[in-house]
Amino acid sequence: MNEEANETVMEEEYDLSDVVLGEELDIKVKSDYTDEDIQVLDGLEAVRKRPGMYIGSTSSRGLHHLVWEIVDNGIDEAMAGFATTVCITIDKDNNVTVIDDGRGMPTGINEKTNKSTIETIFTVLHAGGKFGGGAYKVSGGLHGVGASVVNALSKWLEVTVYHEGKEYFIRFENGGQPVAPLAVIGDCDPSKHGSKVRFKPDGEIFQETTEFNHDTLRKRIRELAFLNKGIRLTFDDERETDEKRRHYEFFYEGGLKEYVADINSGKEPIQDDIIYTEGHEKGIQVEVACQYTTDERDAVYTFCNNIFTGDGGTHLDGFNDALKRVINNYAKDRKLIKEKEDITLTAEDCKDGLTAIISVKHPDPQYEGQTKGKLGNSEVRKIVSTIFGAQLERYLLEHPNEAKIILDKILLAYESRLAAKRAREATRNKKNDAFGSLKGKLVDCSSKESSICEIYIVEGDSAGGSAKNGRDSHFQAILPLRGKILNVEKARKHRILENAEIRSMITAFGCGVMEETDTSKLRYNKIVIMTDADVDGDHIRILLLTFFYRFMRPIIEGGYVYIAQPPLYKVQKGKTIRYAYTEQGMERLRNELGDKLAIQRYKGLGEMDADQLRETTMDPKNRTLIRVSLDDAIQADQYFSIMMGEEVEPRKNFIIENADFAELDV
Ligand code: 1YM
Repeated sequence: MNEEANETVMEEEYDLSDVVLGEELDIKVKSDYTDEDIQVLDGLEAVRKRPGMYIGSTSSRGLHHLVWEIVDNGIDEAMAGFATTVCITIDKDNNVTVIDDGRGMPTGINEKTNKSTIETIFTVLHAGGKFGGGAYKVSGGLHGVGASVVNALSKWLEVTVYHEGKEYFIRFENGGQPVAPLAVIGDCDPSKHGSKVRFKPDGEIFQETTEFNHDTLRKRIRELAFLNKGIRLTFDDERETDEKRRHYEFFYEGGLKEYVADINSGKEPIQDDIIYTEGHEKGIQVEVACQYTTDERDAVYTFCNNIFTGDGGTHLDGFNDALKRVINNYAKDRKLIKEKEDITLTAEDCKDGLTAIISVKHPDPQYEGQTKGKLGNSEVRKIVSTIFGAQLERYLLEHPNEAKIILDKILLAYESRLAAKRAREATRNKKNDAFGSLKGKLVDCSSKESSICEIYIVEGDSAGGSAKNGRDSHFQAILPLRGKILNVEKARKHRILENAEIRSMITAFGCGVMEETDTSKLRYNKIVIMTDADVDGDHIRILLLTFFYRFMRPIIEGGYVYIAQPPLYKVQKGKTIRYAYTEQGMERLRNELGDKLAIQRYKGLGEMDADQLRETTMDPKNRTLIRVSLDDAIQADQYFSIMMGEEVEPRKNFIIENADFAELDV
C-alpha cells in the first residue's frame, strides 16, 4: 500500500515576515557560471562569473538587489535635492523600469574612457561612485555595487536621459555590451528632466527565478519612503490583476515620525505625541523617532544609509546611552527612585514598550559582524547620544503628565525584570527536577547526538499518541502539549516563565531562554511544530512561533524551527493511495485520477494512524518541512503584535488586507 504516497520532497523556507503571504524562498546560491572561452576578464565578465560576490546571491534576493541598485541612484538624486519622485514599474514580463525627475545622468564624454559618461557608468565597475563628484552617496544597496553590476546581470538594459530639450538613449545587450554609443534620439519638452533605466534580468544568471515578488518590492519601497521624508515613491505592478495592487504612491512628509505611527497602529500608545529629532554633526545625519506603547517589549529598529542594521551597532549604543542617562536622571531628580537605594534603570527597562526608529546617514559606513548587520563607526555613538538625549530631556520637561506615565511604566518593567530573574533562577536551580517533571510528557529519542535529533511539538494527547508510534525513536522525540499555550503577547514575563507548557519546552530544548538562549546547547537540530490543518492548529502554531520569536529568537534566526505539513486529504483509487496537502493539491489529484475516488478529509492529526502519519508527515524521505525564517524583523514584529495583541480592530483590518492568510495552507 501507500505507493506514490508523496507529492513532493522538499524543504522550503518559511519567512515569518511573509507568514501572511507565504512566499520568498531564498535557497542556494548558484555560482558555477563558467565560460572557458573568455581569456581576458573585463569588469562585467567578472561580475557575470561571480555574481554572488556582487549581489550576495543569485536567488530571489539577489534578483531584487538589481532593482534596489537603480532605485538607490534615483533616491540619491532626490536626497541631493534635484529630484522629487522616483517611479518603479514591473511590467508583465518582469522587466523593471525606474524613472526619476532629477538632473538626468551626465550626457557628456568621459575623458579617460573616451566614451560617454553614461556608457562608462554602466560598463565600468564602481564608476558611478568615482564620477560622483563630491556628492556623497548615502542610500546604496547592501553590497554598494553600481549600475554596471545591474547591466552585467541583465539580458538587456536601456538608459534614457531627458536634459535641456533632448532625449538621449543607449541600449546594452547580453550582459552589458553597448549596441551603439549614446545618442540623441529626439527632442523633448525643455522643462522635462530626469533619468530612466529599464532592464531585463538575465535568466541565465538568475536560474532560480526572474520573477519579482510584489510584496517584497512594495514593502521595501514603502520603507524607503519612510526613511527618506519628502520623496515621492511610486510602485506600479502591471502583472497584478487586482486593481488595488497595481499602483501605489508612498510619500511621507513626516518621515520616521510616520513610520513609528504606522508601526504603532497595531499597538496602544501611552503618549499622544511622537518624540522626534533630527540633526547632524561631522557630516553624519541623525534622525530618531519614538513613542511608548502599552507593550512590554521594545520595537527599536536601526538603519544606516537606508539599510536595516539588524544587529544594531554604534547608533543603537548611542540611543541606549541617551535613554538610560536621561531617564535615570529624570527619575532621580523627581525622587521617583531614591538615590541611596541604588536602583539603576537599565536601557532595557527604559525601552519597555518603546517603538523607535533610528536612522543615520554616514558618508563612510563600516559594517561589522558575520552578516554585516552591525554599524561599527565609533564616532556615531556620541553623536546619536547627544542629539537624541537633548530632545528626550526637553520632551520630558515639557510634558510632565506623559513623563509620569512613561516613568511608571519603566519602573514596572524594572520590577517585572527582577521578578522574571527570580523565576528563571528557580528553573535553573531545579534543572534535574525539571527533567523529572518532563516524565510522562516528553517522549525522548534514544540518540543523544543533537545534530541528528528532532523534536516534534504536537497538540493534544491523541495526536501525540499517533506521533509517538509513527516516529523513528532513534532520532525523533515527541512533546505533546495539552491545550493552548499561553499567549506571550498578553502576559507578563514572570507569568510566562511559570507556565507549565512553556517550561516543558524550555526544559526539553535545553537551550535556555531570553538573553541566555544559547543554540549550541540545543538538544535537537530540528524543532518541528506539528499542528492540525485547521483554525485551532493555525492558532497554536502562531502561539508557539510568537513564544519562540519573543523568548528564544536565536532558534528562529539559526533556522532550527520548522513547520510540519500534514495532509488535508487521503485519496484512494483502487489500490493507489495518495495524499493532498492543500486544496489546490486536491484539485490536481481530482484532475489526475478522475472519478471513483474515495476521499477522506483529515480533521486532525489524531485521525491518522501512526503509519499514515509517519508516511506523510514525519519520514524525512517523504515529508515536507517548512523552515521558519526571519527576513524582515519589523514586519514580523508588527505581525505578532497585531495578530496576538490586545487590540481587535487592527487585527480585523490586518486579516482583511491580507486575506490570503486566512486561506493559507502552511
Ligand atoms: C533611474 C536611476 O541614476 N539618476 C541619476 C544619476 C546620476 C545623476 C542624476 C547625476 C549625478 C551627478 C551629476 C553628480 C548619476 N550621475 C553619475 C555620475 N536614476 C539615476 N540622476 N549629474 C547627474 O553626482 O554629480 C552617477 S549616477 F557619475 F555621472 F556623476
